[in-house]
Amino acid sequence: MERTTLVQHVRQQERMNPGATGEFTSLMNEIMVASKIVSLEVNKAGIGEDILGLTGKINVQGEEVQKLDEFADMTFTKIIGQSETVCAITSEELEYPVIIPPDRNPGKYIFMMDPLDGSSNIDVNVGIGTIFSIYRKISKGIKVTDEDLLQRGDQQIAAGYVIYGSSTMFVYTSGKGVHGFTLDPALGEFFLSHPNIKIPKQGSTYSINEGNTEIWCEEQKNFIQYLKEKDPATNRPYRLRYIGTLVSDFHRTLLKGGIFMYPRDTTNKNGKLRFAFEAAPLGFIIKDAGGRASTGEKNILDIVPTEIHQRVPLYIGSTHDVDLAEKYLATPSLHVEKKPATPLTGKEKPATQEG
Ligand code: P6P
Repeated sequence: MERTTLVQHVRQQERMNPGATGEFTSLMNEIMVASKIVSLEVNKAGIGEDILGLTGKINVQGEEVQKLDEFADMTFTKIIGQSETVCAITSEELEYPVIIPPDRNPGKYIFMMDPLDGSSNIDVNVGIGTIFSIYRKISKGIKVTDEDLLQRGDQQIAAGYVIYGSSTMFVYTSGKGVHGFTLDPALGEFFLSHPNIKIPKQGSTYSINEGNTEIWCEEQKNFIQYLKEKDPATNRPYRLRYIGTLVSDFHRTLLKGGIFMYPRDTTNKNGKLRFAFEAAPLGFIIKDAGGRASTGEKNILDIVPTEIHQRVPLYIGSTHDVDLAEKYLATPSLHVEKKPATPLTGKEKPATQEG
């Protein structure tokens, strides 16, 4: 059986672009090399390698930095930074962008990444991943400006993610379909395993942290209540699946359908997830797979960010399910919530035994 490698696939796709210079293929190759190095480290974690645990540092997001976070950020930044294909790199882990100086022969692309998403799951052997996004430098002159770093979501030219899970998978789109590759650890090569992924128009799974229920708006609560009700005619109740690693929850949603949600709430007024490093790249992928990504009010890909670490609410997955979420959020009391029984305090007297 013919096995297509990731680089062969990217080269074939790039050849479809008139005037392609091969620079995009080179960049994708460097991303692949960095992901193999991180995959090796993630899979060694815990075997005598002092790579687990915290560094004792706090990143720009106010989150504790794990050793693997730092390793992944350094690996991608170093390898992509010396690839001569990018002029700037922004990372969820770095407060400011890395600008490639003129003497290091900067390229025409801007590389954005969450180097290791889901790092709170590292120590419990749950899937974690890298998310990346590629834009073209659009400002005039050699200087990198905000015009380059704060582009609208649909100006991406490619996006992808790597999942370091039961197997290491590399999923990407350059606007010509979403394609998945699985790493053959014996050969150290990614081979095409999921060509042209398409998400079902409607799913039967919802993915959200229900521990936040009390800090959601009423409309959000009503929507979740609706999904839980029994009605076979509308494919309900939906099943709840929540891993707590965005890349893993997204990958399942992409393959099986359904909806992943990280709403705004009274704690995270703009949601928790980042536009540039999570919502925009996954929104670019889901659109090419036939799904949708929304803030609950507007398309993710229509957003022009005002700052690099901007957060947004995220509703992403099957078109039918994202459309329905938007309808609920726009229609207060569309579905009157059944008042829950008075919660038990545990101090109630035991009921007298009848008979
Ligand atoms: P919560 C992981 O820390 C992350 O950034 C995403 O990967 C994940 O979807 C989300 O946060 C989980 O957040 O509040 O449910 O723990």
